[in-house]
Amino acid sequence: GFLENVITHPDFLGGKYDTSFLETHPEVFKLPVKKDRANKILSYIGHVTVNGYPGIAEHKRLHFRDLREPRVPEIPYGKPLPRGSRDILREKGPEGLAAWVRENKQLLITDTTMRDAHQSLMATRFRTADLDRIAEATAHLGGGLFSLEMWGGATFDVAMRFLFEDPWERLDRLREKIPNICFQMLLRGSNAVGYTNYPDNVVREFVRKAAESGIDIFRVFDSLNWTKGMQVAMEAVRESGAVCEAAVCYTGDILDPKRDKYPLKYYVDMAKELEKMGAHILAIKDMAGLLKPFAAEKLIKALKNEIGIPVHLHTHDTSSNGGAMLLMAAQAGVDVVDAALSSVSGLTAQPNLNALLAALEGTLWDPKLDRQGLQELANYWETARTYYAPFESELRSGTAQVYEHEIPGGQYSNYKPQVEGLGLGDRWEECKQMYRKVNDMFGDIVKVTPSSKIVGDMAMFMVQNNLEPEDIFERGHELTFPQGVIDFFKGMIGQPYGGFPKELQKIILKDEQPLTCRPGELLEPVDLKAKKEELEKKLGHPVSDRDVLSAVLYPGVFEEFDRHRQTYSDTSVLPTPVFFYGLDVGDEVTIDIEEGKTLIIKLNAIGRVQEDGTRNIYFELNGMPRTAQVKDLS
Ligand code: 3PY
Ligand code: ZN
Repeated sequence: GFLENVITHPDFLGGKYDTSFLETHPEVFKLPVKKDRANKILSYIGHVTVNGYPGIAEHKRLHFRDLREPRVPEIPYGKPLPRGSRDILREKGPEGLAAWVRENKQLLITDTTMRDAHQSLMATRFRTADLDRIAEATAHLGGGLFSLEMWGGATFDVAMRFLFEDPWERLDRLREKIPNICFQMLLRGSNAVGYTNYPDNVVREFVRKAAESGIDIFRVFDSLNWTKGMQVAMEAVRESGAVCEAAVCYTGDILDPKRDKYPLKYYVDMAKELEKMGAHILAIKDMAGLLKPFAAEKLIKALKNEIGIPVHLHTHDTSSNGGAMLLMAAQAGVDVVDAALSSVSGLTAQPNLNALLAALEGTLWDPKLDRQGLQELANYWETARTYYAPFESELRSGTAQVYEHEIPGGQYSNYKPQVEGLGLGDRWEECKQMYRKVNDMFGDIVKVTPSSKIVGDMAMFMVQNNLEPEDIFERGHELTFPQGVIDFFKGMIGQPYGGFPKELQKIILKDEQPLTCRPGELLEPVDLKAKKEELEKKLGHPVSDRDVLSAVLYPGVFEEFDRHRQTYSDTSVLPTPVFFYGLDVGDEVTIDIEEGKTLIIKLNAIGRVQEDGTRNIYFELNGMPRTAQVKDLS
C-alpha cells in the first residue's frame, strides 16, 4: 500500500527525509485491519477501472459520473411497518396461511422484482447493494403484497460467480429490513439452485438452512415435471416449517388439439398428485409464457374445481399477452399471481404489477394495495436499472415467436449472450428455431432449468456444427455430444414424461446404460462435516455451514468467490456503477463500508504501464493520497 511505498522508497531509506517522527511513533506501523480493507477496496476499484468488468465490452461500458442515484422513497421516521403476509404465516402456520389465501376473494400478488424480473431481463445481475437500499421502503410500501420472490433460481449462482457476493448475506440483509412480507424462493427440486441433481442430504440441508435464514415459501419444481424428483425437496420444506408451494410447469398449449402430449388432464392429474404429496399451495409455473389467456381461464377453472389448495400463477410476458392472461386467470378464480414492478416488467420478465393493479381497480378482485407507494418503488428501479444496461437483452417488444421456440424467459436473457459468445450472433434466428427442433427431437419435453439449458446447449452445438436433426440420426454415432446432453439421456436429471425417445437415446449414450431410478438414490451423501474441515484447510480460514453448502453446490465458483473476498474484501458494499465500471479520473465517490464507516475515494490519476505490467493508480482516500498497484491485463 501507500505506506509501504513510502518506507521502501530509496530516498526514504537513504535518510533523505527526517524519519524521527516514525521512530518516536512506532504505533503508526500497526495498521488496523480497516486500512487493509480500504486498500483492498482501492485495489478492486483500480483493477476494474483499468481492466473493466468481465463480460462488458468496452463500447458498452458506462461511466460513474453519467449515472444518477435512484431516489429512495422517504418513510417517516418511526413509522410502524404494515402487518403483512409473514405476520399471518407466523400466527397461523403454513396450513393457516393457505386457508387464508383460499378464502381471500381478492387477487393476491407476488412481486418478482428481486428475483425473476432481473433474471429474465438483465441476466440476474441485480446486486445486493441496490436491493438493500430499497428494502425498507419495500417493507412499508409493498406491505400488502403476498410475497416477494427474492432468492433462488439463478440468483444463487450469479451472486457468487459474477457479482462476488454471498447470496446468504443478501438474504440476511433483506430479511432484517423486511420482516413483514413473506420471502419466496425458487427451488429446482433435486437440482436445488444448481444445474444438476445433488445428493438427497445436500438438498435437505440446503432447504433447512434457507428456511432458517428466512425463506418462508419455497416454490419447488422439477425440470421435467417428474414428481419423484420433487419429493425430497418437498419433504424437506415441510419439515422446516416453511410453506411448500409445489409447481406444475406449463408447456405446449391446452387449446391446441395437435399438441396432445400435455392436455388439460395432464396438468390436473399432476396438480392432484402434488396436493397428495403435501403441497400447501399449487404453483402453475409458466416459465416461457406459453399459457394463453383463454387457456388460462380453462386451466384455472379446472384446477379450482379439482383441488383444495390455493393456486399461484407464474408467467412471463414474452408474447405481451401476459397481462390479459392474468386478468382471465383472476376472473377464473386464481388465488395469487406473480408480477413485477412496472419498470422491470414485461418482455421476458413478469407482467406489469402496477398496470395490473390499475386494471383491477373497482373490481371484485382488487387487492387494494398502496398504488402510489408501489409506483415509487417502480420509480426507484427505473433509475437503478440504468446501471445494468450492458446486460439487457436486445428484445424490444413482445413477440409471438415465443409460442414457436418456447424458450423460458429466465433463459432467454442468457441464451442470447451465449449464442453471441460462440460467435453465432448472426445466426440467432437459426438458434431459436433449432431450440424448438431439439425439443421435438427430445420428445417434446418440459423445458425449464436445467432441462432448458440442455436443449439450448444441444441447439447451439447443432448450429455451430451445421447439423440438422436428420444428421444426428444418421451420423450421431461419430459425434461427441455436450456432456449435459449425455447426462440428460442417462437420466441424471430425472425421467421425462412419456420416457426418452429410444433411438436417440441409444445414439447419444452409445454403449452406456441409462438410469431409471432417482439419481439422488445413487449419489453418495456428502459428509458436510468433513467437507467443512477440508474447505477450511484449503482456504486457510474458518468457514460457516452456509459456506459449506455454497461450496458443495458450486465448488469452483465458491473458491473463486472466496479468493475475490480475500483479495479485495467485501466488494458488495461498492455502489453498482463503481463495481461494474470503476471510476474516471476526477470522479469522487462516497462508500459506506459498514454502519458509520465511510470512505471518500477520489481517482486522481492512472499511471503508465510499467515494465512488470502493472500501473499505479493514484487515489485520494478520505483526503489522503493512496496508491494502488494494478496489473494491466490488456
Ligand atoms: C430458474 O430455474 O432459474 C427459473 O427461473 C426457471 O424458470
Ligand atoms: Zn419464471
